[in-house]
Amino acid sequence: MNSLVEQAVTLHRPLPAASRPAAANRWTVHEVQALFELPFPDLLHRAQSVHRERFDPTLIEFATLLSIKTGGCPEDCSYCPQAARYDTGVEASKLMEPAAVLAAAQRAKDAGATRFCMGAAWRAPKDRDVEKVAELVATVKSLGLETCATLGMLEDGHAQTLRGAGLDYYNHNLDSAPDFYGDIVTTRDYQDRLDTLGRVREAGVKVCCGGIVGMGESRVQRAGLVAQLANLDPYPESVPINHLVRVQGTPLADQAPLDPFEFVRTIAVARITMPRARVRLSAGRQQMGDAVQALCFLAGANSIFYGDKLLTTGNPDTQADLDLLARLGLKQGQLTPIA
Ligand code: SAM
Ligand code: DTB
Ligand code: SF4
Repeated sequence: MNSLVEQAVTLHRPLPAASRPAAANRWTVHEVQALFELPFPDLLHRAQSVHRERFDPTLIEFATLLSIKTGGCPEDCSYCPQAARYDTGVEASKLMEPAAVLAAAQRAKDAGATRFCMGAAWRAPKDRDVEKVAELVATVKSLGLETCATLGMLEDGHAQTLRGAGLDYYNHNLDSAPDFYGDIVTTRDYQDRLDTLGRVREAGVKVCCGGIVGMGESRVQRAGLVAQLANLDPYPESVPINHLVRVQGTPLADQAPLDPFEFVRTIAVARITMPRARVRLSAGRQQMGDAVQALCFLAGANSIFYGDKLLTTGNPDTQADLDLLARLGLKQGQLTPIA
């Protein structure tokens, strides 16, 4: 066994404290890397054990996404079909009207979703955009759905306004490790993202924060992303792990595919380091196949995006997801972590 594996096998870390963790409870990149290096059965066993301590392992949360403002974004995120500078065929549209959003949220609820996430292709919303989205949040909330929004960088006061309207979660991803991030995005820096996450937390809105795997990063950089997420204080309540969807016209269109087991490992390591988080198997499921998705559930993923579309790209159709869950003896449900 190499030394990283030995370290991981013997690593019996205490559970992170509910309040501010002591510096000693922070994950080093080296420790997270050691988890990645474990033999696959040991890693999955460990992730599954942690998962069972906190959640019913047969329950999967369904969250439905809606792009409320599509395309035309000024940012240069290399993976993104909505960046105006890449020729991806995505047409820019204006912010949707409340009635249309309400109808989509009702359909999502009727189909079994418990959470509704509204995404906008903005660098950062203006004050009047936040007011309009607050109205949408209140409308969706009135249906009894959990609400989530992802609108880009927030300024002081924005998260409070959204919370006042009933926003439960704000999604803002770190995307990658700090030392790889600059290869992917140049129009906003890592600290901007951390600042927005701080504002969300301070306003009392739950944090949904994750990243993308398969953009050409190294394993150490995948460990670097997970360490960043796990060391947020407290770590996010919700952690979307996206597999890159390679979109024609984006700089990452021809990115070499990632070994699927490496994606499963990332899910497992997220589960081990963030035991109480909802770990969402997010973008990329359509390209993944049922067996890899089943391994992700075994590795501790307990949430998926449910609905035929993500924001602009495809997602498995709802019947395929219901069939997959039935074949695996899993059921859709609202998650409550065991204290
Ligand atoms: N514009 C806002 C922002 O960037 O914060 C919100 C919407 S943005 C599309 C939300 C997230 O979707 C990104 O942070 C990224 O993690 C994910 N995403 C975008 N394109 C993707 C792709 N091709 N594959 C996987 N994930 C992607
Ligand atoms: C997240 O982490 N993944 C979702 C959600 N948060 C907003 C978005 C995935 C987008 C995939 C590319 C697209 O459909 O445009
Ligand atoms: Fe714009 Fe968000 Fe896409 Fe970046 S990820 S280009 S900020 S929509």
